[in-house]
Amino acid sequence: MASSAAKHVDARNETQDKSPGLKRPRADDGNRGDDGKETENILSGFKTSNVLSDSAREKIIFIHGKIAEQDAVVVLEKTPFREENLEELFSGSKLRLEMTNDIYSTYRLQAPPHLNEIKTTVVFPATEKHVKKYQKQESFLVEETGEYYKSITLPYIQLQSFSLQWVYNILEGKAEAERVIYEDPDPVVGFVLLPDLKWDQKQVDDLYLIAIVHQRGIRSLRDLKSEHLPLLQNISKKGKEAVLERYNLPASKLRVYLHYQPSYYHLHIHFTKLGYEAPGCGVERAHLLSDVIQNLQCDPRYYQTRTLYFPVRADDGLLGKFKEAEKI
Ligand code: DD3
Repeated sequence: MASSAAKHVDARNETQDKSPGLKRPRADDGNRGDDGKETENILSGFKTSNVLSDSAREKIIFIHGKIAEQDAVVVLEKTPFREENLEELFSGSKLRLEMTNDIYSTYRLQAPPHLNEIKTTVVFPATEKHVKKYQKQESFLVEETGEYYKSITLPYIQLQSFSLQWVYNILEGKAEAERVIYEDPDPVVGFVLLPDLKWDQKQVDDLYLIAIVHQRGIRSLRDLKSEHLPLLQNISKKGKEAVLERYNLPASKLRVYLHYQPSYYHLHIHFTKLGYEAPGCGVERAHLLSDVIQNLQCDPRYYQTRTLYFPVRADDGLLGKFKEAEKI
């Protein structure tokens, strides 16, 4: 067990808060204990319409269906093994023999239910956009000059009605408050750092945090100017300090970056563990925060003038707009 102690995320470690902004879960925290709250099963009445996508390798499936006549998207994902559970897994499971040949044999191990949980994400009620987002699609690389951003992309995203309610809930402490790792409340350079929905926080190997800025109205990388340097530098410095303090991970183990295009148009920064191939960390979408800072130091209008490249899915309306303008 001792060897796995550092690997396992122990949110209730004994270290004292060094920074006033650092938040720790309390003992009465009902939202992120090892067991979590047992809740009414809203999925008992889930009727599957179709599988949107799946991956045998990633052991994940995205399902579209209905709950009480309304659209829902459910994501089921098998989670990584945890070293600290191995002993119980070996001693407390049933084994069924599949085949045996010489020194080789395969089995089906039937683990006790609490060691065989499935990470489940529910979007309900889901809009058509949610359903589309998870449908497997081919993508195409768009070459977006500063001019095309202004004439094609910006008008397109302004017409979309992406709800940012969940972001404002986090910033206002109305949701996920007990999950917050660190907050700098400053209205200009402040931000909230917390685990992304994609991370179950059971092991640091797939650490995934997001820093959401308090300032509203910064849509994406394209809106960043040198005036935002203090904000970006603050997130870089304090975000990394908070990750070191909470997870004992130094900055040299972190990939800190922005997405372009982002999946929601309120500025946020991704913190993922180096070595974990997080979705969207490839060169066609990720921009390292350190590069962004340096580019803005060299040229205050870098992100208004440079051509940026990003993948768009075949069914994305934005691809249609670039095609109409014969830019692709
Ligand atoms: C989202 C991008 C957005 C479906 C899904 C996720 N981290 C979130 C609500 C709360 C969150 C996130 C949109 C939505 Cl599965 C549609 O992500 C969130 N809370 N990424 C956290 N901590």
